[in-house]
Amino acid sequence: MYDNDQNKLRRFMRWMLVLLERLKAADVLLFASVLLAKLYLFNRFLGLPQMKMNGSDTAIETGAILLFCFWTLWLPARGRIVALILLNMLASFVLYADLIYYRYFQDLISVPVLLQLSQVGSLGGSIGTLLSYKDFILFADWLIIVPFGIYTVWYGRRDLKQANEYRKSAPAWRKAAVRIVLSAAVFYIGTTLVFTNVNYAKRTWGLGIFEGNWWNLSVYNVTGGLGFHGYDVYRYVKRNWLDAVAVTSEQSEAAKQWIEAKGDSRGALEQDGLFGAYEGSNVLMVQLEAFQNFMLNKSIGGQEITPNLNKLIGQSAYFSQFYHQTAQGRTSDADFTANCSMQPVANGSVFIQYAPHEFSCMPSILKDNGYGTSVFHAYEGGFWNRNTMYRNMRYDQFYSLKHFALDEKIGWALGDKSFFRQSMDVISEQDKPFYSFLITLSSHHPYTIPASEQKLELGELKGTMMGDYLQAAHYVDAALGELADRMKAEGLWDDTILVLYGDHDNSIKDWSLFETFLGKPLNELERQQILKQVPFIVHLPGDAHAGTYSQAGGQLDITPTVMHLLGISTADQYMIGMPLLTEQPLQGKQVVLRNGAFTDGKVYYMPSGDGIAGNGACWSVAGKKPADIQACLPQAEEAMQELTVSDQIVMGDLIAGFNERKASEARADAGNGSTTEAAALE
Ligand code: GP9
Ligand code: MN
Repeated sequence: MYDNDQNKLRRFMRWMLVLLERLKAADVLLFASVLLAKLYLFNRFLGLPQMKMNGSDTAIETGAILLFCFWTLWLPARGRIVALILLNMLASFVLYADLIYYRYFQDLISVPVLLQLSQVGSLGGSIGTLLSYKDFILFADWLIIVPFGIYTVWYGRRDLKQANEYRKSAPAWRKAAVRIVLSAAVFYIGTTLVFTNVNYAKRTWGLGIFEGNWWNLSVYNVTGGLGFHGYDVYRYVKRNWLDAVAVTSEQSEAAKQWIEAKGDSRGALEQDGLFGAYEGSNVLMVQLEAFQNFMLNKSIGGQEITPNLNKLIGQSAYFSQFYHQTAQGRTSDADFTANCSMQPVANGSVFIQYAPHEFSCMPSILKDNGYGTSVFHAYEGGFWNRNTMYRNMRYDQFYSLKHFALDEKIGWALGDKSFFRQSMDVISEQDKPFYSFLITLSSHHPYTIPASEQKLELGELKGTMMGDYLQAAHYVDAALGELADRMKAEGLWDDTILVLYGDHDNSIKDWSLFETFLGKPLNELERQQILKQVPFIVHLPGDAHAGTYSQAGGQLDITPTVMHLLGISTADQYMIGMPLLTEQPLQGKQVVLRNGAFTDGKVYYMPSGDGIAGNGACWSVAGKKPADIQACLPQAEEAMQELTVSDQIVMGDLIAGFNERKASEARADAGNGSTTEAAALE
């Protein structure tokens, strides 16, 4: 009986194999249809509301499948069938892994994630909640293809030979020619389907997605599931091999000396009276979305735009000539510059491209100094690759959208009032000392705030993007007022350093709107200052050191400033910035912006597009008028050097090497020490 069943099964398998061989490449069509169905289910299971699979998505997925399997047509039937089965298994496994990963991290698996599998380990206890019965359908065909694959490998050759014993076989050259022509045709169709549709998306609704690279899911939305992984591998190879910056050992040595000199300058400031004056304080830092400086202490229709911040400024150290240093990485660049005190890269985002590289960031340093570290941002955790980057920055906990109740929907996600409220519920329970970093979102472009929260009378700005922006900023200011009240109520006001800064400009390109709001025409210097200046506010316990500080500073100076107040030496850390809040304010400190502009508070240099320093424009800050280029040129070289060295360090992962060298020197020193000790004992 048992033998009989086995024979039946074997006969059935043989029938399938012979049929597939006779039907020529029907197996490829079968493979493509099954995989397409899986990709469709995968899209359904992800359940992304704006990313349903439509006609062009189906074309792209089909094209990607053909590119995935066209080469199997080079193989004879048996090899092709086994290869297709293996490809199917690989794709099913990857889609399933993506699905589980997405349910936890709201992102897809990329090569850098695979290289740090420990991140997936943090799924740990929650894995049970991420699985669903219906996922089984992604593997349903395995019930047939796995045994059929095994059969084909073991018995396929013999059975096919038997079945074809009396058939006249075509000459080998003809078979080879058919294979080559067929696979070339499949390759051509695949390429056309993928690239015409992706290129169309790139030119239209998906503009900038591949340059910005801000979220893998946005890429998936264009490329589809298989295409995403193809693109991701290409992106990884390009970044890490094809375009990798080759830093020579001389350059690395020069970079080390350059950045160590920055550390020495910070070390020299440790004699300052404010160094360590707030040792052991908690740090609560808030990064404000698109929050520029020009609207502080300003009114519209008799109403202050930022009444709470204006009040807070009176009780805090407020830096009125403070610049954001971000580039294409926008919010993520602000986060990086403020926490890791290095320049962002000119193209893309460090968070996305260089997350696995080593940096000296605030959370990590504070963690080493006994602080609990957490970061709060009520948006998808995969956006800007935060899940990965925050892990590397050594935050104990990242509270992303899924940790918040969406009880106040504004703009992209949760309103800042509720965001602060829910974050404070966590922070008030935290062990001290803590470092908590909060990133707001409500004032994100395009600044749509519910009517009930639109409290300003905008006059002629009503119905404009600027009007909406001011309403949003006013709402965020109200949220900040509530945050300060809550800190006082929780008894945190007097043992916590509160740091606030804006991340970048508001992307409003129409200068007439700024001129209407400010009631005056703006020259080029004023425009640049408006565009690049964000507020930087440090509130200290007891309202200490309150006042307006007008020396120039930038986001790279934030971490050194906080460390200085806490008395944690950064002399040995690889950072570019300097502490801004010192008893004797630093004079002539240069702030270098990513586009090559710089200012020391006296002059403001604007680079020309051709990269020739002498062709740029130099302005006098006090006089608000153009100055002789000679007043800027001596510092232009230094500014370029800062950008070049920072790029070498960031892209070339030089800090990892510097730290390794430091550790081995320390080991060698310790070794010498113990030999001397041993010698002394003898
Ligand atoms: C979303 C938010 C958006 O998480 O950070 O950032 P932006 O578009 O300003 O870079
Ligand atoms: Mn932003």
